[in-house]
Amino acid sequence: MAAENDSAPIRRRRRSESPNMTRPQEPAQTDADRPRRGRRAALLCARAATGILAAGLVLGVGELVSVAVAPNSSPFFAVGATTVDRAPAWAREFAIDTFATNDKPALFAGIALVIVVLAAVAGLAERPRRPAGSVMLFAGGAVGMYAALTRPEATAAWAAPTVVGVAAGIVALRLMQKTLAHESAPTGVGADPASLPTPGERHGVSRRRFFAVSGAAAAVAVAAWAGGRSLGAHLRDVVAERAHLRLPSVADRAAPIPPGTDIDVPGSTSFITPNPRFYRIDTALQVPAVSTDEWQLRIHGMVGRERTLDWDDLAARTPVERIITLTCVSNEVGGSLAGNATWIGYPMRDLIAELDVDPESDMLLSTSADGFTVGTPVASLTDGRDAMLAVAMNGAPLPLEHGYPVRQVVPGLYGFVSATKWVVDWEFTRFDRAQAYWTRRGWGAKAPIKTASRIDVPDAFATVGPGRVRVAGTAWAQHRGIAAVEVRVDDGPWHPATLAEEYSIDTWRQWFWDWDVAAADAGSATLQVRATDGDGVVQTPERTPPIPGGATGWQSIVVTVRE
Ligand SMILES: Nc1nc2c(c(=O)[nH]1)N[C@H]1C(S)=C(S)[C@@H](COP(=O)(O)O)O[C@H]1N2
Ligand SMILES: [Mo]
Repeated sequence: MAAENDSAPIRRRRRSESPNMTRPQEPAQTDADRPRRGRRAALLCARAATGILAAGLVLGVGELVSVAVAPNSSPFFAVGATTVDRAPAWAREFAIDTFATNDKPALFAGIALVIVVLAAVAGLAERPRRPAGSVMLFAGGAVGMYAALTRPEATAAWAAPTVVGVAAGIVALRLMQKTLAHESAPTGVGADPASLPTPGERHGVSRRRFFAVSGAAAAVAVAAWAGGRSLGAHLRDVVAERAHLRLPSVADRAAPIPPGTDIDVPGSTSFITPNPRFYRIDTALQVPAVSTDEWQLRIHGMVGRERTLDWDDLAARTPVERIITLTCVSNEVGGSLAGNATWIGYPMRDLIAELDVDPESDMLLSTSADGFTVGTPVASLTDGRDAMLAVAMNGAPLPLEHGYPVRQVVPGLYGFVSATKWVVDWEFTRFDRAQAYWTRRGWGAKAPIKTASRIDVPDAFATVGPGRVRVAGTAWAQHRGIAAVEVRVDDGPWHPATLAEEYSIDTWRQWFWDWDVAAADAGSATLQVRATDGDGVVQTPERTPPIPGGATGWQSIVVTVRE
């Protein structure tokens, strides 16, 4: 304090002296300086652009080369996929909460933004004799290559897209910077003003050369990227195959949906979820494209008979059709990560009965075409429930994003421990020997679905009444069923809701309750819902987060009652 007080007058005194001091005169702005400044700014932009274009080449060429290697082997997708896999649980929940099903475009946009910024810095840092930008590209390539080589399905060849891409990027960066070197040298410190090129002389020539070289780099980057993406047309072939695939004919049809299963309250969840509206949750940045020709299920581990099933083997078996509700463990109380579909599939219990499974084996570790793993209790596949290798969803072959051509569907278990999409490998093992993808990341090993109930109408914060207000929604406790749903207002008494017809214990059950709102109730009101499952257990009010075994708690919404 004291020191500050003492020094202040001194500083002031010094400042007051300054008018008498001789200061170097600021050079007067001349007309000639303005273009020079503009040129300097343009030069900085050009330098930044060389970095961005070079990075574009890395990604474009990487994408093109990846076609020859494997669909997900390009550095861009490898980094994205690794980010998804390494993301801590809270980041995963944040991404799902914030971006819902746009979480992947959001991730790609984020990665692209980071790349653009770093690439611009690399461009600014690069000099002919001090290739700092090239070193940055090289370091970025090392990250991409590490990501590619550590993908579950990677082979040594997965380094190739990054290596070739980075080589192309560095060569282009050096070439582009060379054209700028001519231009920047004379404006540097100590440059002899006499040697400055007059406009239209050397300057015009080097500018033209810069645009030619950088234009070529941009064209190659875009063409390589577009070519790579379009050559990745295997995906397209699979899409075309799916469009013409014939569904197996099913003798064992799903029971017809009785009238009264859908309550038809506008805004409330329909009993069957149409495919385009079915929630999608997986770690796949690019949807695996597996044709029925390529598809195989390798069965091994603690079985007496190892075998490999192909599409024709599957088609020779007897399919069934069932309606089953799927739910994601990441669903928050009141959330929408649940859907109900009519599935056609091959009963897993029939197949397992043929395998001579070691009774010591209590886990089926299933793996998808992209290396994702799921651990399912063998007991829940053989206890008589309709666990199946599904091939159709709501009357169509599985949509690619829902697991084409074959996925698992198991009533009563959350998706991450049961619903393997693009399933290609079955290993019979034990829970004390193996861990699946999400279990390794802190989620549960066995995860039966928790009882949940949801208010679909009215919307939270809606304005309602006075008069009769229909409150409606859905509730689920797969494989136990829903026995009751109750609603209350402002912590008042619980009112039993009217339940829709029960289709089966493996599906959700819709409900409604008519709330008579008096004008005297004007103001805000809290609606709360709870369900009782088929075992008579009332949904717990205790609020727990989704991790590790699914969220619990009663949903409440606040609405405004009109006067
Ligand atoms: N191959 C693969 N299968 C997967 C997943 C995945 O990430 N990869 N996610 C699981 C999870 S967490 C859920 S909730 C269900 C979702 O299935 P859906 O996307 O068809 O709704 O798929 C399961 N099967
Ligand atoms: Mo999930």
